[in-house]
Amino acid sequence: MQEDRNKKTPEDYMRQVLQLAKQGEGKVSPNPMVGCIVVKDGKVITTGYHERYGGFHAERNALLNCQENMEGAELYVNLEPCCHYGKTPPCTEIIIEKKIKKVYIGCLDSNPKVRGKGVKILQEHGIVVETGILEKECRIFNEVFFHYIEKNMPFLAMKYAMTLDGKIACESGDSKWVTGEEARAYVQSLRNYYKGIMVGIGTVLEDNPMLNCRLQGGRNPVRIICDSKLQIPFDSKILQTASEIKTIIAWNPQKASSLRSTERNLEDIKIKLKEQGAILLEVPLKEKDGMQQLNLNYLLQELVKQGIDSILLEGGGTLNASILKEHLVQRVYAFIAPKLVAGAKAKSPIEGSGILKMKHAIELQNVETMMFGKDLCITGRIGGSVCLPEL
Ligand code: AOF
Ligand code: ZN
Repeated sequence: MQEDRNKKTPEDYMRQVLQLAKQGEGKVSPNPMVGCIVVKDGKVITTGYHERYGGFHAERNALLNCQENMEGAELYVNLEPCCHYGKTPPCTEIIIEKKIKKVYIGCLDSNPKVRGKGVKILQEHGIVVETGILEKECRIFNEVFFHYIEKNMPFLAMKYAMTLDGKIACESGDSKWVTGEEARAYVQSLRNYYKGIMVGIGTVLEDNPMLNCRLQGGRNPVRIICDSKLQIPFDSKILQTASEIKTIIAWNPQKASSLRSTERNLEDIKIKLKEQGAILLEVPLKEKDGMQQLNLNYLLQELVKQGIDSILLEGGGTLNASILKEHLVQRVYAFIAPKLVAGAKAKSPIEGSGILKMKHAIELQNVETMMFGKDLCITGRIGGSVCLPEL
């Protein structure tokens, strides 16, 4: 018998499922991106994906979208089908109702309300279930969701652009631009994907950035400024647009009053900032290397309570170093431009005090490289939460 060369493997279908799921990027968080394909007699009879937060899940969208009889069909989905009533009814119910014969799953759902129960319910109804199709890819694909649901902390990605000699600006402070247009366009897509964007006050004072998303059809991330002393200028682009784009200023009263002559002075500043639309978030201090700094762990815990499941950290070097040392970074995007600017005083992406031995360097895992015009981007994970959760 001649083998059908066009016959697709479960992995082929799962790749297609991930492509579908990706269409929900920037629209479904803090939910995962999920896609679904139904195959009968070797033919895809329907597809669907989770389109927006609060909307139907991928499986329900796919199954409701099909006019054909689905009895005996096989269903592919990158995440274990849910079995709970959340904003939508359980996906397991509709899969059972439509008499699907077999379900192929990318990876299990770490949501405690699902967590293996979805698989069990399907099996109890006589449905054959195969899990672990492209499991690692599926975990990385939804790395933000898994980190958020397993650790109850925002997923933090540190992004920086530097020259080939490791500088983020010239000695003069000029930094426009390190990388070319293509790389900067990719950063815009990251801003669309990550729910929040974080910088230190130094970056605001030096660059006066906007920190918005300029991608067509994209959405702006929530801007989080670490400004313990409330130094942000009233005429900065960020404050000028704070009534339109959500802006959180993380500060500390002790630090802020150390800079001001009277209590009244500080009260006036707080009133003015709030009038401009900024949200003030009071953060306690933590001693680090003999210095009092904002407690970044506390800050991230507060942000996750506000639904911020992921943050793109855009520096500068001092904040990057503090966050890295607190073990709060999960991913790095390092853009490297083939340019040299030299200078011992030119800033580098991560400052603070460094690691003393090369053997103790933080090594990235699951490293990937991408080219954007002449610029290279190296991205990888810090810490091992790509591995499977214990059920
Ligand atoms: C699926 N398919 O497409 C998605 C799932 O509040 P709800 O009803 O939207 O439920 C959200 C939870 O459902 C989310 O935390 C995750 O565990 C699961 N997401 N499950 O079967 C989907 N998006
Ligand atoms: Zn569901």
